[in-house]
Amino acid sequence: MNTQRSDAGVAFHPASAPDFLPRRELAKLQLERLQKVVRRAYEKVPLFRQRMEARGLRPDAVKGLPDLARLPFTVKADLRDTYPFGLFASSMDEVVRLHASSGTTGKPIVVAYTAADLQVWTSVMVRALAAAGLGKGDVLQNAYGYGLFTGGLGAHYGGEALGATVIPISGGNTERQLMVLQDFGVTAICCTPSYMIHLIERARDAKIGFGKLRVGVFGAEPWSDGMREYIQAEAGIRAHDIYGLSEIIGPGVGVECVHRDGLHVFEDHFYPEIVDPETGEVLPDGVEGELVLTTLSKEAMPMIRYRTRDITALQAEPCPCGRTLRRIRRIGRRSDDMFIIRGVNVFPSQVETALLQVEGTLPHYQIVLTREKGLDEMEVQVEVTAGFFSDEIRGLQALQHELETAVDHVIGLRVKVTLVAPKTLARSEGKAKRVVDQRNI
Ligand code: DLL
Repeated sequence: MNTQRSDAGVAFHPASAPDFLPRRELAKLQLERLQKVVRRAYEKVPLFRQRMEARGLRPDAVKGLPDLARLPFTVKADLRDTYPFGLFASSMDEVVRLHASSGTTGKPIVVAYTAADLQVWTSVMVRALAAAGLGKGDVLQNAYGYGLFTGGLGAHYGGEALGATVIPISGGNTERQLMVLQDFGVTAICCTPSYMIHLIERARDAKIGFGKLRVGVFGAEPWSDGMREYIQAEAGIRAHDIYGLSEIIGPGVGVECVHRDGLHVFEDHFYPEIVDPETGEVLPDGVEGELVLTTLSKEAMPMIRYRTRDITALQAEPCPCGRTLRRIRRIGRRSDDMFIIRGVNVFPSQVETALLQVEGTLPHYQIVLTREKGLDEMEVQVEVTAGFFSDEIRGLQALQHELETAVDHVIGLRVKVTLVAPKTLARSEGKAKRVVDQRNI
């Protein structure tokens, strides 16, 4: 029997000690680390130095944590403009790993790790998995993609260091995933939530269950509360949200503890701020805005005030789990995934919320954007569950109408909803592609 793990209570792992630091001690540690990382970036990264000098700032300007707000932002374009290694603060012989994130256009962005950076990454992943209730004795099927994507290796080393048995299966080959899940006594799974839904669907077709699986740690893309309920009910597991991004470290920036009311940010390594996406002004806790992160201990690629584009709010209220780390609200949208249809701002996550309110459809959908005579239009293609599809036409029309009304209520726009047959929309092994933009083709 594993005494370190408990489903109902708080799982404790020695590496989790910093999760429970008194806030005052945490702030002291954060300031020490911030001063060090700002100095390192100033001395080693020309772009950062130039931006500091342009503001008349030197590293000693950081006397307290509030001084962070005086420092310049870093944005994704900075990584592209200095591709591939321009923001590195370590020489190549100190860099022991590179990862890359493909992004939507052109060249990827490249991120680097020293041996010490990898240790930090592993430690935050241990803390993340422990917070999700995993421990020694768990058998972890790691279905995040291995390779340049950070999900696979990040969860891999975290799982091993936690003492769990890690199965490095990577993404894809769904039949084999289901076989391994049954035969190897898997108790925990890591993958994107959209891939989990695909696994559920295939397990149902094959008339098999999820064996000993009891917990899932899902992230790398937005997923709604409705999707969580669906996964939990269908697979009979507890589903946790995990957040991270390559530029900061990979998975393990934040995670939901057993209470699953916001994601604890590992603030001793990643300093979170929320800013107004338009003005860049820092917003108080509780107010929604863009998440900005500063790495407090990264050596190879320190990121000062990196604008994630992810929209959330910080929650400073104490959590019943006892962690003193502030939480971020689950991330439903990015400031750059919004599109405007007939003057209405639309986020894909809102469409998902609306669809999940209506029975008879699966959480498989695609938003198709088109342009006709200069006007943007959107169509939502939704898969219908097999039972519904064989029903008479009138039933389908009623379903279509119900979905159009649900979308209208949530986003305030009447759009065309098209029902498509089960298993016709493309499935993804990694991040789901929710929006198909045909406006410029
Ligand atoms: O997705 C790292 C990761 C791997 C996180 C595995 C969690 C699990 P990137 O490929 O660089 O890194 O993509 C980062 O994905 O800025 C968010 O927009 C989105 N994202 C990541 N996790 C979540 C989440 C990995 N839990 C970008 N909820 C981020 C919503 C998420 N969006």
